[in-house]
Formats: sequence, C-alpha cells, structure tokens
Amino acid sequence: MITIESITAALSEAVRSSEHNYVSESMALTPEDVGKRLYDDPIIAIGSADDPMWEEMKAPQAVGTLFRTPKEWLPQGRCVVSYFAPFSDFVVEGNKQDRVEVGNGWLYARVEGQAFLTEINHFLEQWFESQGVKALSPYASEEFKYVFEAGSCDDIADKSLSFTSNWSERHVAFICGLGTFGLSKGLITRRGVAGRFGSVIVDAPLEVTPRPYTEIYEYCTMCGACMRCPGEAITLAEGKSHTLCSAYVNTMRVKYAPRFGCGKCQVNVPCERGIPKK
Ligand code: B12
Ligand code: SF4
Ligand code: SF4
Repeated sequence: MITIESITAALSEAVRSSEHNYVSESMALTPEDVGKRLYDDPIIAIGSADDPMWEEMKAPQAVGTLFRTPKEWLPQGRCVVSYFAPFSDFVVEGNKQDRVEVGNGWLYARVEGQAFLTEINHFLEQWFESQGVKALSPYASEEFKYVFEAGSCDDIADKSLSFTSNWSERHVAFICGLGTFGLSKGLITRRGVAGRFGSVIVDAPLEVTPRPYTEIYEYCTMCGACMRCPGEAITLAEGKSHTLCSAYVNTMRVKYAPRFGCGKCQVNVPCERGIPKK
C-alpha cells in the first residue's frame, strides 16, 4: 500500500543519494564548497484532486486564468503529492553572511538545485509507475508555462497576465496542507520558508492530509523582518511587489552570471526554519 510514509522514505532516499544534491568539483566556486549538500530531507502533504479550491485558483486575484487544475493536467488524477525540500544549513547559513551578497550555496541551489528538483519530480513519476500508478509532474512537463513581466512570454496569448504560471507550486502546496503564505509571499511550512517545492498528480486514491489552517497568511506573524529586502520590494502596507523583486533579481543575473538568486527574505527571519511563534 502507498502511504505518505512510504512516499517520504523513497523521496528522502532519492534526495540523499543523488550526486546532484551535492556540490561537484565542476560547479564549485571555491574548493571548500565541494561535497556540500544542497537540500535536507523533504516533507510531504497530499491533497485531493476533487478539492473545490483548485477551481478557485483561476480567479484573477489568486493564480489567474492560466492555472490548470489537477484534472486538467491528468484527467484520471485522484490526488496531488506536494513536497517541500528545505535548503541545507550550508545554503541557508551561507546566505546570511551579508545583507546583499548572495551566498555560493544559494546560487548553486537556485540554478543547479532547481534542475535537481526537476530530476526529483521525474524520479517521483517513475517511482509511482513502478507501483502501478500514473504520475505527472506539471512543472517538469513540456506544457509548464510561466510569465514574468506582462507580455514577456510568446507562448501566452493573454498579454495582460504577469508573474504567474499554469502550475504554481506554492498554491499547490497550500491546498495540499504544507503551509501558508508570508508577507514576503514565500510559503511557510513547518520546516520554514527556505527551500523549494515540487509536486506530482497521481491517479491513486491516497490518504489526504488535513489542511491545518484556514487563512492564506495564517503562519505569518507580520513581524516585518523580511522587509530588509535589498530590492525594497516588501512593505507591510502592500506586501511583496513581484515587479520590484524581479527587477532586483535581474541585476543579480548580471552580477553572478551564469547563476543568480537573492532570497534575503528567506534567511535571518523568524519563519526561516519553522512556523514563527505568534
Ligand atoms: C514567477 C516566479 C517568480 C517571480 C514572481 C514571483 C511570483 N509570482 O510568485 C520572481 C522572479 C519575482 C520570483 C522570485 C523568487 N522566487 Co520564484 N517562482 C516563480 C514561479 C516560476 C511561478 C510562481 C507563480 O506561479 N506565482 C503565481 C502568483 C499568482 O503568485 P502570488 O502572486 O505570489 O500569489 C498570491 C495570490 O495568489 C494571493 N491570493 C489572493 N487570493 C487568494 C486566494 C487563495 C485561496 C490563495 C491560496 C491565494 C490568494 O496570495 C498569494 C500570496 O500573496 C515559481 C515556480 C512554480 N511553478 O510555482 C517560483 C517560486 C515561487 N519561486 C521560489 C523562490 C525560492 C524564489 C526566490 C527566493 C528565488 C531567488 N531569487 O533566490 C525569489 C523570491 C520570491 C519570493 N519572495 O516569494 C519558490 C518559492 C519557495 C517558497 N518557500 O515559497 C518557487 C515555488 C519555486 C520552487 N520550485 O520552489 N519567482
Ligand atoms: S519574516 Fe515575518 S513578516 Fe516576513 S514572512 Fe516571515 S513571519 Fe511573515
Ligand atoms: S528575493 Fe530578494 S528582492 Fe525578492 S523579495 Fe526576497 S529579498 Fe526582496
């Protein structure tokens, strides 16, 4: 029988044992970084493909019309398995050393680390297939679409859409029960905000995780610590501006080419490694 425990065990083993979860000699910016781990063991939550909240994601103020529900990705889909892979201490502590300079670990985690999660999404597809279950990772599929500034994506007909995608991993994680949004718009899980998400839609009737919250920003204390954002993208009144964040992160693409990143709103904050105390 497939349980949340058996999925977690298989996923953790895959994350632990893959050479791509460790800094290799060829990617290391300094020799001391070689062999350092990028992600800790992931946590998982399971949502129902029949949850009415999937449709709500199409509202313009949520994710928008681009969003496709689990059944629009996989018509026979029954459940969605969402995971959060927390960054290792190497990645998180390294990004705390300076208010502006991005740590080497964060740069590897943003670029090679995201490519590794695509590999992990494919691993999950194969693992479920080995159990006789069809699984699809929208993010890792060729049909995944995202847009930054309005009109910047040729593939998307509606040129008014901006900073959105047809499968937003944070909204998927929110529906599945992994956590709630913060003022910084990062999703805060019980292992914190510093890390990345992935998911697969499966055609098996798995046991669904209860959603332990009702409000979008329930875990955030609105303490404002993330307002130390070097791109001045976060305010208590307006929340986080994707436009300002994106513009700032683009300057990092020049500075750290071929890598980039920032993530200062996810380190040195009370929600970094867990749900902050109210
Ligand atoms: C586009 C994008 C960006 C854009 C814009 C951000 C955005 N729109 O989310 C830019 C370039 C700015 C960006 C930057 C970064 N990103 Co980014 N990005 C994405 C991407 C590809 C798509 C996001 C998306 O579809 N957003 C949809 C829009 C609509 O989301 P939103 O506006 O934030 O949502 C609000 C509304 O929905 C509102 N709302 C209103 N009504 C309702 C009703 C309901 C019911 C709900 C639930 C919500 C809701 O609440 C939400 C929060 O305010 C995802 C990957 C993916 N497939 O999901 C990664 C992703 C969001 N990024 C991620 C990360 C780590 C980063 C960076 C730290 C990277 C870095 N530079 O080092 C920064 C910082 C981001 C931050 N502070 O949140 C992670 C998030 C990790 C986390 N803990 O939350 C993701 C999920 C990638 C991953 N695989 O893990 N990113
Ligand atoms: S630093 Fe404070 S205000 Fe910002 S997201 Fe975390 S808990 Fe919320
Ligand atoms: S990633 Fe950087 S620029 Fe964007 S909101 Fe976070 S701290 Fe600000």
